[in-house]
Amino acid sequence: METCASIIKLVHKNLVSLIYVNVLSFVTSRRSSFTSALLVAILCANQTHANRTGHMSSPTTSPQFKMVPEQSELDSLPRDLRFHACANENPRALTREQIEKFNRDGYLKSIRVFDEQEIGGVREYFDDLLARVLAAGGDSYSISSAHLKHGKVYDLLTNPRIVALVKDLLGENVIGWGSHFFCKLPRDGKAVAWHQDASYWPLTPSKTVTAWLAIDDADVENACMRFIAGSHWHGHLTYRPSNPGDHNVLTQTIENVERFGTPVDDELKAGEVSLHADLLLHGSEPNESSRRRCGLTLRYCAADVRAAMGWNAKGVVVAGEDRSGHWANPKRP
Ligand SMILES: O=C(O)CCC(=O)C(=O)O
Repeated sequence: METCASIIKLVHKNLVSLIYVNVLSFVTSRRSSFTSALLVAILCANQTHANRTGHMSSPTTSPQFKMVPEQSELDSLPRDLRFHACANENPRALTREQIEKFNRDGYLKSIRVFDEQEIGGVREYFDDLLARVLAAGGDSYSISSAHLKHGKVYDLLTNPRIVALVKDLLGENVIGWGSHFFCKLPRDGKAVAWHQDASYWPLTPSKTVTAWLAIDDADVENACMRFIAGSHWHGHLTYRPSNPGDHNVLTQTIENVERFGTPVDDELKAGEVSLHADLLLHGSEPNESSRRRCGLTLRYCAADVRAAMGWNAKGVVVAGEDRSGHWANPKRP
């Protein structure tokens, strides 16, 4: 009875979240149920209330989010996993042709944001960070949500040149919520199996764009990322859990990807970014070369995206505003 009363109180605190998630569950997900919608609504209401009242503990000191959600947890969340095409008649940093291409193919590549000297500085910073992480027992893929701990990574996430690009695709109000280094050391044997990012994330709707910043030159020889052009139009695809033979950095594997489009190599020079949609199939082979291949993934979503499992704690307002107060907007660490 008491639990019931506190649930009612909590729901009252943010009726808008309740309506939002219930409408969403009604119109979109096959797997949705009133119970799971209610749980997410309560979660959103709780998070929004905590943000507004300042009761959320600082994510820089004590992150409250679950880094890697269980698959069963993700499956029970009502999520709208469809591609939302960008309708921007007046882009400022991209061209109209680039917007059209992003909508059609799900990615853009070879966009220069830093000159050689600037990216050299970023590389020096990363070399030192990686050395410290390795010395502390981490590995070259373990530096994640780095903007919450490292001021320099926060600066990259909020960099105006990168933000201007994603703003053209996502609208005026943009949240930067993720930063993860994918550093393939020479012959480390690790692949990134074909996957869709949105499948891993407790976010809805699927409106995240990744800016993949090349810290080293990335090409076919040192296992650059690969995309399946146009695959984002196929919605959430069936995957299998990866097995040890996949040598996967992540946990999901999608088979026979050529069914969904043409493979494209995302070759980049250091200092360039590519942009990809969160439903685009992508992955990379093991790096068999003697050259390192490091990229920093910077993740951005429209401010109307809702995060469950505490992931709103990671979100920095990088453009415009977050009127709902859903995202915690942590300060530079
Ligand atoms: O860097 C890679 O090889 C994969 C990166 C990736 O999966 C991503 O950007 O989501």
